[in-house]
Amino acid sequence: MLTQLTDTQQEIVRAARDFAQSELAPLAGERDRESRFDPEVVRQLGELGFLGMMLPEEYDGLGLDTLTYLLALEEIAVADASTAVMMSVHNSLPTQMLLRWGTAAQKEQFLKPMARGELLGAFALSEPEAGSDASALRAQAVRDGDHWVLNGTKAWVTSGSHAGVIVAMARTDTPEQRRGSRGISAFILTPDLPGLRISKKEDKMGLRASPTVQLAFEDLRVPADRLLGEEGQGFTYAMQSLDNGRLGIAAQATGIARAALEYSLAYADERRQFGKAIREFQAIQFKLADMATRIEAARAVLHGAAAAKDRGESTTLSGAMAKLLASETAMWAATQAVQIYGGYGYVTDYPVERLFRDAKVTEIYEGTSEVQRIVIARELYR
Ligand code: COS
Repeated sequence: MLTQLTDTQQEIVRAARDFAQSELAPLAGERDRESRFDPEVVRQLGELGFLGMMLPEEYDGLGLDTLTYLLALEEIAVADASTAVMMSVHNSLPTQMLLRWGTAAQKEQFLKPMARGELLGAFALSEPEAGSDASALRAQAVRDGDHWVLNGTKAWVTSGSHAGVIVAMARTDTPEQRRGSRGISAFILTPDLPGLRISKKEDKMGLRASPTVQLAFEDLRVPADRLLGEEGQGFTYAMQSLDNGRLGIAAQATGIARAALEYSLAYADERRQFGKAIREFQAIQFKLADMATRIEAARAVLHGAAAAKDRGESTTLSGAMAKLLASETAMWAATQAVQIYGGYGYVTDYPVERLFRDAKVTEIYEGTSEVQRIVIARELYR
């Protein structure tokens, strides 16, 4: 790794790697096959402090900087990308949104249990017909006395079936007076609210141990004090949060790519063809060299973006670049790994086919590669 780590960062990386390799890696394949989410993993992550990594200590967080968080996340992703996405969404989106825009009472109620892993966080922006075009979302919130009443459907909600807190975006403008992206507000939902239903569990290609669900809001009654921040600001909050969420996905993707490289190095060393280990062939060496180089490049851009965030700078551009580069590196590296394994890469006896399936979604969620390119190109003209 090109980045020079502080003592604290080295310590966190060691803790994350030990946990990931001893607790997550041995069961990652089985959980994937069984599409099994394990609440015990959430408990363990909470105990390690990994669900409140960037939260201040007053909220039981570890109070760490972005880079340290991303280093831990990469280690988790090397072992189990399903656990990594849950950790990324929780740390990057709902906790940070509450910290930044929550009232004192909201922070007091939610942040400590979130940091301890007692309440898992989720984020609900997309809808079946509003994906890349996020501001076209249609879920409607109507004020009714000291409540808001929400109707609509949210899609692609990571951890949504097990979340204790969901930050969800809905329209608070009226059908008569649409205000586009300025007509969207953020709400803090909890599963006890009447009218909140899990309407579908997705049967996914990869990240199968991470549940992704659709949520139905059916006259969902939300107390008025669950509005997050200012009315009409929800889209901007979501975009600003995704700028940072994308760093988490980039770390997850870097971890998947690194796993692809590590498995490939080991396999190329032990697999023999034509009388020698396949690592002796330049065709294989070049793949390994390119994988290592691209991973280092993706990580360097990501760490640059993390440093920019910690300096208080916008990560709209650097976060989009980091996410684009890391996710495409993950997909490419996983493809190389399958190729190096040959037929064995195509069957479930070995872990690289899982990496291949897991890598794909990093080019899709929290903004597709095409959306990242749109964001980057727009920033270049600013
Ligand atoms: N930071 C702060 N504000 C932002 C922002 C950002 N990164 N991006 C947009 N905004 C603000 C804009 O400044 C604008 O505010 P004003 O109306 O006050 O000027 C408002 O949000 C609307 O922005 P814009 O016109 O750019 O919105 P678009 O509808 O054109 O959307 C893209 C732009 C495509 C970039 C956006 O919809 C997007 O990121 N889509 C992907 C969504 C996504 O990642 N979904 C995955 C969810 S997790 S499964």
